[in-house]
Amino acid sequence: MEQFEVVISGFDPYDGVEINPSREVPMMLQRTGIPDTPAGTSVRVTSVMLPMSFAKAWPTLYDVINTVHPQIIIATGLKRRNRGIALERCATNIIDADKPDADNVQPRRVPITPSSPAAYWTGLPLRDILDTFAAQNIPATLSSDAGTYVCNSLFYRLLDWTAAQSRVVSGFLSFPMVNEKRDNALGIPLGQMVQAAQDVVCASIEYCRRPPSGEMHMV
Ligand code: PCA
Repeated sequence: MEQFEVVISGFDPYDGVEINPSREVPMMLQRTGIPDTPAGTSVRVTSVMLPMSFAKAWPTLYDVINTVHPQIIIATGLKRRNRGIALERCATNIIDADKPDADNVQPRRVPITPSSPAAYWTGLPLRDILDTFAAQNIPATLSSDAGTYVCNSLFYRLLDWTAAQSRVVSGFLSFPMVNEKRDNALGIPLGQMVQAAQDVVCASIEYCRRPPSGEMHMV
């Protein structure tokens, strides 16, 4: 049995959002685990809630990574104006905050890490994940832009760290608002987001177990 450690992060309450899927989904995954893991694997999920802070979000996640030593790290956030789940393709090396963070800091047009590359591709197998979502009717899109606020900043620092690791896969999911009514309003039911996160974990495990193809990982 191959054991996988997964860390999934969300954000502390913010912006007056009552039910924040980026809090609920990671906590549910830690509680319930992953029902249908690929054959021959077992998975332990650790969830962590991060402060909505440019300075503290990544160090908080890094502390947990350093304790758990996961092979798979999935960071999540909330994009209130999205219809479905956004699979974030890349993180860019910029902060341009249109409002203050939890520490009341609002950097404008500054690099996240001046000496690092302009951008990183996600490490998650987004095409495989999209195929699984399509088969389950989970509304989702590929997104090339996680914004220029705390989500993108965390995503960038996660990928900047991952770039120096040899056996870690990491990426970022943006959830929409919770909408249980399946009407035309934005958002999708919470259960569907939990299912989506479980799918992302399973697709990532399969991706980690596949022998390297030598092909460039294009998302
Ligand atoms: N969304 C914000 C930060 C935390 C979150 O869930 C963003 O889009 O950057």
